[in-house]
Amino acid sequence: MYSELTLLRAEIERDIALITDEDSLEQFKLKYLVKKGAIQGFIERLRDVPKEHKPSVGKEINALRSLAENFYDERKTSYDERRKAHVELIDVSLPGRRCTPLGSIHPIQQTLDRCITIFERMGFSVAEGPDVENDYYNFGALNFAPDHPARDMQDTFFVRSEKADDILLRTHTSSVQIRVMKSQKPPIRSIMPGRVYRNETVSARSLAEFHQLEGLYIDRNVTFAELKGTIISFAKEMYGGNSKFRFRPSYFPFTEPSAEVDISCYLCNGKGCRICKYSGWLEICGCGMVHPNVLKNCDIDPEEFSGYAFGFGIERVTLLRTGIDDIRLLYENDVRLLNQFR
Ligand code: 2NL
Repeated sequence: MYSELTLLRAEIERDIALITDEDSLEQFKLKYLVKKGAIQGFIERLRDVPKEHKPSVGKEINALRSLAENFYDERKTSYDERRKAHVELIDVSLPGRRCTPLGSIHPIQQTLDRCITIFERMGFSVAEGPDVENDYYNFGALNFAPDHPARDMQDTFFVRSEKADDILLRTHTSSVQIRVMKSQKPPIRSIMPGRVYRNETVSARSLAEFHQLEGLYIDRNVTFAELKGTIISFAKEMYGGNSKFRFRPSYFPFTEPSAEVDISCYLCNGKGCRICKYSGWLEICGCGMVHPNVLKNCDIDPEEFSGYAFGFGIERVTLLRTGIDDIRLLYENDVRLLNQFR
């Protein structure tokens, strides 16, 4: 019996060394620690051991049982804890991970999109044209006098060219309107959003490259009243319904009569604040009835047709809409700014 117990101890120790997971631990329990297990077998055989050997044999059996039991209990606890810790690693209450950060529409494009949507609902369609133009489309056809200061190198970016000296970057999108009028017959109802270029010093209020949106409507019997109605409807949708408007006489070479439009400041309701420079009014666009010379230049008979046109800067609308106070911030693409206008 002693030698058998010596062998059993060796076997238990070898089995312990082989246990690597919960399955093999349960096999170990089945082999040694259940009622029909190896250790219980020895306990039953203790009856037949001569009386004088019983205490020492019993002591060894108890020692083996403790060895197996203690090992089992300890390892079982450790496996249970490991399983629990693993479950706790997965915190199902955590918000999901955002794997791909989404970009956003730039504030300038947001303004353009809103303007285009409003005018499209009123029946205008979008026209586009080249950024690089010649003097005729940008100035000549628009009734600019030959010595008009805007034609000066100081104000306009000219493109160096071997073949021609009148190639320039368009200073307004009116050049696109000329192309539309020359290629379509009235009625014409179109808007031109686009990039324009002027040789200006960059500051908090102006850039050398910016965006404009112009509109043009040509048909029989078009009146200034329709121009007012269109601009007021647009501005009420863009800036809010309770605004007041004023049309001030102005001058553009391509319109007659011409006007500049102010809207009552939507921030202070006309009382005066930082945004409207304490005047209560914000200038929103220039407009007028298309000059007869411009219609003639496009082979449209000014006796038969009349029309109105208007134009405004998209960056200015964006500053008013967002409260950003430096136009240059719109071109820095700093995500700390962009994230505020997603
Ligand atoms: C402004 C003013 C304006 C137009 C643009 C236009 C175009 C043609 C004929 C006549 Cl083809 N007019 N466009 C008319 C009045 C004003 O823009 O302050 N823009 C930033």
